[in-house]
Amino acid sequence: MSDETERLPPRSDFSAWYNEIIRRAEIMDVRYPVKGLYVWYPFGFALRNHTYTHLRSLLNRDHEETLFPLLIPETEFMKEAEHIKGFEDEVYWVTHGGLSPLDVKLALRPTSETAIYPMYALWIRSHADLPLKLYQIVNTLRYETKHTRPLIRLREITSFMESHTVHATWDEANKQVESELVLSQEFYHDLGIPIIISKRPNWDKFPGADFTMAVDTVMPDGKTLQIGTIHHLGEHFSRTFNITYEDVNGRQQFGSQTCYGISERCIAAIIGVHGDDKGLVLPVTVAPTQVVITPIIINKRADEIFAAVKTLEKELKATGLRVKTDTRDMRPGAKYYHWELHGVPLRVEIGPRDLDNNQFVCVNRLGIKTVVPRENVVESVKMLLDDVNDQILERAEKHLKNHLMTATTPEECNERLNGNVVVVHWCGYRDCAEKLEKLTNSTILGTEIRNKYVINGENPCIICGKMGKTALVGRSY
Ligand code: A5A
Ligand code: ZN
Repeated sequence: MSDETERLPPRSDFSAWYNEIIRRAEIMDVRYPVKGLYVWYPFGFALRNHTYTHLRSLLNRDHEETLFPLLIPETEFMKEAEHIKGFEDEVYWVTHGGLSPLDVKLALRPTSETAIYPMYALWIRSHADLPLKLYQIVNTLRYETKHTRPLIRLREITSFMESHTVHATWDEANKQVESELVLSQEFYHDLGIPIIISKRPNWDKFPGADFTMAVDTVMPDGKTLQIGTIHHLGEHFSRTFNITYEDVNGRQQFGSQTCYGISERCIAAIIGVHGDDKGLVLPVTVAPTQVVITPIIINKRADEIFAAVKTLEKELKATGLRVKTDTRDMRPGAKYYHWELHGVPLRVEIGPRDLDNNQFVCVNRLGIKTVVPRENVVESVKMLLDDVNDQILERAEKHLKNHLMTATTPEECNERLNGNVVVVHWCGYRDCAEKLEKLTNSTILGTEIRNKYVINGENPCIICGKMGKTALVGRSY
C-alpha cells in the first residue's frame, strides 16, 4: 500500500516523522474527506485490536462489558449543568429523521454519562446492586476546534473505552479511582510506556467531576500526551439522574460515581514513544506480528531451508506466538526494511550456514543479534521477546527521566520547557498558574504527582513565593 523506497524523516523531526509513519506503516489513512475523521488500515486495526484485547483482559477482572446507544436525547443531555457547559461546544446534533425535524434533538455521544446514567437509575435499587462497574468500547464524537491529528485529536474517537462505576459511598468511589489508576499503570507498563499521574487543577477537571486524575506520557519532542483520565464524580450525576439505593437501614441514598476513559491515544503513545528512524518499534504484547522468519535462499539448498522454516514456524505458532514467514522473492535487505518499518519485535534468519551449524540467527528490533541453537529454539525466542519488552521500557524510562527538569523561576521554566516537562512549585492559585502559563506558553498539568522520578514536597511558589506544592508543567498535545 505504500512505497517503501522513500526514506522516513528522522524521528528527531517528530511531527514530520509521525505523519509519515502513520501512512507508511499503514496505521491510518488520513485522506477521508471529513476533517478529524481517519480510516484504519488493516495493519493499524490489528495493532488496535491487540491493544484493546489486552485492555479488555485487564478490565474484565472486575468490570463487565456493556453497550449503550450512540444517540442521546437532548432532554437527558441537558440535565447536568456543568457537564453541558463543558461539552456544548463539542456536540454534534441529529436534528432530522429523513426530511422530518425531530421533536427532541439527539446528541451523538461525546461521552456517555447522560446515556448510561438514566439506565443506572432504573437498574440500581438496593445496596446489594453495588458496586456496579461497567465499561464499553465505542466511538464518540467531539467537534474539536483545536488542530486535529490522527490518533491524537479526533472528531470521531473510534476506540473510546469508558468505564462507569457506582458505589455506596464517596470513599468507596475513591478506592475505585485508585484501582483504575493501578489498572492504567499495569496497562501502560505492559506497553512499555512510562507514565506520570497527576491531579488536574480544579478548572481543568472533567465537567461534572469532583476531581480528575490524569495519566500523561512524554512524546519524543517533549510534549505531553494525556493518555487516560479517571474522574471522581461524587454525587453530581447521581443527584441529577436520581441514582439512589436503599442502604442497610432502609434509607434512600445517592450513589457515588467514577468514570474512566482511554482512547486510541494509547496507540499514538506506542508509536511515538517507541518508534525510531527505521519506523515502528512495537511492544511484543500488541505487535500484530511478533516474530518474522526470513529464509535466506541459496538455490541448491532451497528445499532444505524451506523445510527448516516451516518446522520453526509450526513450533512457534503452537505456543501461541504470532509468526509470519516471508518467502517473497526479494532482497533480504528490502524484507528487513519492511518488517522493521512495521515494528516486528524479532526477526529469525535461516541460511545455509545456519543449517550446517544447527542454529538460527535472531535479530531484535533494537538491532541486537543473538545466535541460538536449533534445539530449545522456542524457549530462546520467548526469552528474546521478553528482553525486547524490557529493553524498550528501559529506553523509554530513560527518555522520560532525561526530559524531566526542575525550575525555580519562570525564565528557567520557559527555557527548560523546550523539549522537556518541568517540575516546579506552585501555591495552587489560579492567578499564579495563569501567569506562569502565559510567561512560558505551557500548562500546569497537575499536582500530587505519581512518578518514581518526582518527589512531592513544599517550596516557594515559582510566581508569588508563598509556600507551594510540587507541580508538573508541560506543553501538551
Ligand atoms: N467520560 C470520561 C471518561 C471522559 O470522557 N473523559 S475525557 O473527556 O477526559 O476523555 C477520556 C480520554 O479520552 C482523555 O484522557 C484523552 O486521552 C482521550 N480523548 C479525549 N478527547 C479526545 C480526542 N478528541 N481525540 C482522541 N482522544 C481523546
Ligand atoms: Zn503563587
